[in-house]
This record gives sequence, C-alpha cells and structure tokens, in this order.
Amino acid sequence: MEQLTKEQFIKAFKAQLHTDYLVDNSEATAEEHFRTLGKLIKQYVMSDWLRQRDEIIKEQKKTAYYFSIEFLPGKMLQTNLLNLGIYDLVAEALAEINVDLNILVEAERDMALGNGGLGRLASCFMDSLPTIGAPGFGNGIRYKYGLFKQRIVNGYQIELPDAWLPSEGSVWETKKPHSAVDVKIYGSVYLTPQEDGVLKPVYENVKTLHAVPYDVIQIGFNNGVVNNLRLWDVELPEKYELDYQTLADRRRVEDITSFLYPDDSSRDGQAMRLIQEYFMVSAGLQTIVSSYAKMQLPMEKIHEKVAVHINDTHPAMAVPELMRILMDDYGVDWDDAWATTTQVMSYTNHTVLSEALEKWDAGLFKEIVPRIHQIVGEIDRKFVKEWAGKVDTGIIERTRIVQNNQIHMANLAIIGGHSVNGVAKLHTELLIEDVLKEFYILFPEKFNNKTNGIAQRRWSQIANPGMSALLDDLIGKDWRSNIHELSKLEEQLTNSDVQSSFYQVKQANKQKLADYVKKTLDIALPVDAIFDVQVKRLHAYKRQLLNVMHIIKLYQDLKANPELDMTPRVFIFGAKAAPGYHFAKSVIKVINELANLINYDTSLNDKLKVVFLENYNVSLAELIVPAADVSEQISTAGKEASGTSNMKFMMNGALTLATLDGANIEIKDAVGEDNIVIFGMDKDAVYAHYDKHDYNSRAIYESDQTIKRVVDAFIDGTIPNTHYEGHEIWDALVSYNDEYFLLEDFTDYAEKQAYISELYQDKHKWQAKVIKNIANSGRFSSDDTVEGYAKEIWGIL
Ligand code: 26Y
Repeated sequence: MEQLTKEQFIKAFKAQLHTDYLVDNSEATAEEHFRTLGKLIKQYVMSDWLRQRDEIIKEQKKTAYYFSIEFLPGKMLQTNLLNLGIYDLVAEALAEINVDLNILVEAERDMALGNGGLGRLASCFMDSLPTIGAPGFGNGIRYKYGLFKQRIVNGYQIELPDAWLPSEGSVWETKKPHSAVDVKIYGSVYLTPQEDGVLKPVYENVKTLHAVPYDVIQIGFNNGVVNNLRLWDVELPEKYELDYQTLADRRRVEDITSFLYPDDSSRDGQAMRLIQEYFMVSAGLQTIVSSYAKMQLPMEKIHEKVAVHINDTHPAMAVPELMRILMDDYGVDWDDAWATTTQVMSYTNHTVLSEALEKWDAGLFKEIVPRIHQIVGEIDRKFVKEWAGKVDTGIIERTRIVQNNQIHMANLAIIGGHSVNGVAKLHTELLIEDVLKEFYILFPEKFNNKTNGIAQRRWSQIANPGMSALLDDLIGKDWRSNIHELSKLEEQLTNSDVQSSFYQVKQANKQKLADYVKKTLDIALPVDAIFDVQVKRLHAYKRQLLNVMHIIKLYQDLKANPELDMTPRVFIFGAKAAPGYHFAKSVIKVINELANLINYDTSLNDKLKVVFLENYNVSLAELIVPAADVSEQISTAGKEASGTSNMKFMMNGALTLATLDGANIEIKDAVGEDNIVIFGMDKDAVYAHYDKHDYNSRAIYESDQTIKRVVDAFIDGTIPNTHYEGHEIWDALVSYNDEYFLLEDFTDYAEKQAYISELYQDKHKWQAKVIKNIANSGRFSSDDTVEGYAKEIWGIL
C-alpha cells in the first residue's frame, strides 16, 4: 500500500464529497463526512484485499471459515484507521479542513448483529485473524435489524427495532451479486437410482432462495492484510418468481434475513430461525466447495484446504450440508464424504446451561430441510451401528443425534467434527467431566481448550487513549504492536509517580462517563467515588441481583446511620434482557426503582448512587470500561463459560470482584490472589449442593438477620412501584430455593465489598494492584487465542 500524505487525503476527501453528495466540505453533514471517509478507506485497501484473495487462490493456501449466526463489531471507523496506521494522519488532515474526526465516529451506527459475548468474540476474532496474517474468513447473516434498541420507560425495558443499515448499505461492505447462490428449502425429496446405480435425490415442490453475499473488509493491524467477513442477504430469485406470487409470499422470503433473534440462552425452536441457520450454512458452504473445486484437487481431500468452524451449535447443519454437497453435487460416496467432512469441521461450545443447548423438533426439521433431515438420520444410524457393542447402550442413547423425535445440534457438531473446545479452562473441564462427559468417553481426542480473548487494540488504544499515551511514556510504544510488552509495567508497580499518573487517567475517564450520565440521565456522579460496574446481558446466573442485594444493604446501613463513614460508591449497570425473559425484566425494573429511591435521597449525602445505562452496546462499553474501578464478575461458579468483559476491565485497570468462574480463574492466576478479590462458593461447592440436594435458602433467610432484612426490602415497600416484581424476586430467593445460590454467597460478597471500600482509601495499595492487572492483561489477547485455533484446530498457520 502506498504511503498516504495529508494533502493527498484532503484532496481525495473533498473530491469524493463532491462526487457522491454534490456538497462542499463545509456544507456536508456528519453522516456524509463519515460515509465519504469510509469509502476512501475501502478504496485504500482494495488492492490489498484483492491481493490477499489472489494469493490464497494462487498458493492454494488452506483457509478457515468461521461460521457464526452472530457478529458484533460495533463501530468500525476507528479500528480501521488504527489498523491501517493512518489514524493520526487522518485526524490531523480533517482538523485542517475543520472537520472533527470524533463527530464522524459518532455518526457511524453500531453494527449490532449479535446478542452479547458469543457475537462479540466472533468480531474480536475477525480483527485478530488478519492481524496474525491467517487466512480466516467470517460467514454470517446480513440482518437488516440488529439486536433491539433498549429504552427504559418508567423503569421498564422497552424494545425498539434497530434499523442500523442505511438504505445505501453499509460503507464497509461490497455487494457481490455475481457470487450469489441458490438455497433450497421445503418440498420433498426422494432418492432414485441413476444408470450407474448411484442414488440421486429428486426434489419436488421446493422453494428456492437467492443468497447474495456482502463482503465486509477486515483489516489487519499494520500488516497490509485484509480479510473478509461474508454476510448473506436473501433475495427473490428471478428464475423462480412464479413460486412467490403474492406479496405475503415475498415478504416471508425477505423476512429470512430481516432480524437477529434477540435471545442469548433459550428460545423455542422457531421455523424462521431454522431457515436462517440453514440459509447461511448452505450459501457459505456451496461457495466454499465451488472455489475449492476450481483448484482441481480431489473432493475427498477438501479438508487439506478448508476448515469450517461451527461457532456454537447454530451453524451445526454445516455437517450434513457439506455431506449433501459432496455427495449430491460432486458424486463423492458416503464414506469418503464422511471422512473428509469430519476433518473439515470443528465446534466451539459457549455454554453449560442445558436450556441453551439447541434442539429441533424432527418434524419441523424434516419439513424445512428434507434432504438434510435424511442425511442426519443416516449419520445417526451409522453412529449407533458403529458404537453398538463397544460401549454401554445407555451412552449411545444419550449421545446419538436423534432422540425422542428431537435433533440434538451439539451432538451433531461433536460427532461430525474433529475438535470440540470450551472457552476457558474451567469451562472445558466442565464439558469433559459433566456436560459432555459421555462424548469424552467416545472421543477423548477431540476435546481441547481455547480460552477466549479480546481484540486489545479496540479495548485499549481506541477505548482508552489517555491510558495509551501514558503507556507510551512509561514503556515505549512497542506495546501497541506487542501487547505482552505491558509486562514491563511490573517494574513500576510501587512507583508513586506512576501510580498517580494511572490514577489521573482513571479519574479523567470517570469524568467523561459522568458527563455522559449527566447528559443522558441528569444525574451528577461524584468521581471521587468508587465506580463499580456490572455490564452484560441480564440473566439470573450472572446474578445482577446479588449486586442489587448488596446495594440494598448499603442503603439500609446508611439510613440506619447517616454518619456512617463509607467510601462513596457509584453502581453502574448496563444490561439487555431477552424480550421474553420475564424475570430478567423484573430485575431491570427493580434496579431502576432502587436507583430512583437512592439517587434522590439527600440524606445519603452522595455516598451512594445507582445508574442503569440504557441500551448497553459495544460503543457504550468503550465508554464505560475505561471508567471502572471495580469489575463485577459474580456469576454462580460453573455457569459463566468464560466471560470477556472481565478481560476488558482488567486491561483498563479495574480490580475484579469475582467468583471462581470462567476466565476469572485465569485472571486470578495471571495477577495472583492479592490482586483480585475472590468470594463465594467455587464450582465444587456448587456441585456438592447439586449432588446432596442440601441447599435450603429459606433456612439461610430465617437464620441470618442481615440477609432477611435485605431480602424483605423487595416486598416491604422499601423500593417503590415494584410490588409485583419485588414479590417475584422474593419468591425466587426464598420460596423457590434460590437456584443460583445468592443467599449463600451474599455474606462473603458483602464482606469483600467492604474490603474493597477500605482498600480504595489506600491509594498506593490500590494503584499497585491496578497496574499489576494492566501489566498482566496481555495474555488475554484474542490474537493469541486465534493463533491457537489456527495452529491446533484449523491447521492454517
Ligand atoms: C440457541 C440460542 C437461543 C442462543 C443464542 C445465543 C444460545 C446462546 C447464545 C449466546 C451465548 C453466549 O453469548 N455465550 C457467551 O459466550 C461468550 C464467548 O465465549 C462467553 O464469554 C460467555 O461466558 C458466554 O455466556
């Protein structure tokens, strides 16, 4: 890529504004400025993009395809400028013509094609893959509506559609109509022998969908590599227009890619979701196989050039779909197709919650994807036959794909691939020992761990420019390209000048967040208070309620003793609840009403504030994470597969208050016990309760006066306007035996919170721990995580 000068840039920028919008620089809107800059960036990388593609074809490089029903990139402008190494140049050039880059950044809409952790992880991987120079591409859906926009009205969550996509399309994408493929659903299929005796499927009454790809640029960091995220959109196939005669028929087709399902852990199997999954899988695989075919290599060896990753079970139909393409379209026989398919496929599990393990009704499956249904049936039959007599029949019955007229997608992904990984050490252990233990008996060699990571450039250089400048001063700039350089900070933990510099940076970030809160909620936050943050999807197992219980305790303590000497605290929440998740929505209502109660009670002397920030998303995370003093990672041990916000907070100098769950354990190992605050039951203690059935929350409630007082606050009128929600919560905690053990963990949690308050008073001690955390955060880079996938699972590096 040629070196760009400011003059060239300004000239090109103005010319593009003229061409596209017929406006001068001074009249253009922020949106027009943003799109113009985006377009220039795309042009700027075009030659690298094409070169990368040609290189892969010419050198016949093995390529990995990351299939995911969700990607959650957020905004891309800053990341793209940074990765291209032209951030400062462009910012300065724009300033010369009186354009503020920050305003352009604001003008970009968040691309929110994901629910939470799983989608955000996929996007961190999309940033890391080109950065480590790996040929790895994404494959997903171009939803017209991303995850809903959350509004809070009277304390309740309201969901509004997120129409993120402008009518002209996203600036980062390129439509590729000539690469479109057809996807068939519905109808019926039967097998009929050809002249050579081989059975061929004959389809009747199918519906054909036209899948059109949009390729989104994924720019590597300072290395001239540009990869591709391919998102599929549906169109009506002209050739088959007679199949769709009414407007309603046509709408139904368009609906396929119209929105992302807004659930992150449970959902009743819905036909449209199944169609989405198959649509994306089939379109992606057809393209992959046909480009492999151009290499003129034997089809039975496709695994030597292609790896397909199944991100959670949602794309698990990749297994039977590849079998279908190889057999029906390329004439490969079953055994050869199976041998190569299982070498192509690999699968990541992201959850141990049984309600999140995807299952489909076999009848629905057969109706929508009849040929895939046949192939799954055959895979299942062969699996049972292969293991019969070798292991206990109970094991076979519980690991087979079709059980009780349901298709178990995890079983399909495990049986049909060569690798199964969890996303943190503990999580992988739990898969092996518990959730997937019978698969481990059959296929121990498939299991491996890949602890999650984060795209550190976004979560440090972009989100926290203040800290980044300080790091440049202290350890030089190399950390920007090699995050492990952060460990050099180890030498400066106790240097009080360094400590106070980090403190200043944090205070400035807190002020920035406080300004936002003032502007959006009209609440003034004291920045000398501890900023205590819990941001993540709202779910019972994540235990936002435990945090709430502690806030209630502090409130009661302060009301009882207004003179109480307490380190001021600001509790910050951000969380979307799945629209159908009743209990989670009640928790949101209670947080908001508790916030109202506390924030306007002048007798508390600003010692306590609670804010719920609406519409938590990637961009808001970039504002919140650098401003946190305390990172709340308080899930019931054994339930959070990994967590990734824990890593982001750590890198930005927050202390983690955590249970021994998911990647929290690895954070503890990285910083040492003194530099993280651990509380509560570990996974063994939780499992002991499951084994012995001896948990009794009512007994705790009745015997512990503090807990009783806190829990009763949900129903005794303390929190206004929550009669219904309060009773629902009280019942969950007391009458229904507190499924996630909040009461058992509460006392330790409150004690550790008190310890944090005390610790914060000792600025030297606190800051030493802060710096220790930053110094050891490099090991959570997704560059390293993805390198592990690339080498050990996909074989592409
Ligand atoms: C089946 C459907 C309802 C469904 C849709 C989305 C099921 C699950 C999901 C999403 C799960 C998810 O986001 N899991 C999170 O993945 C992160 C990345 O690995 C983990 O860090 C986090 O602990 C886990 O909850």
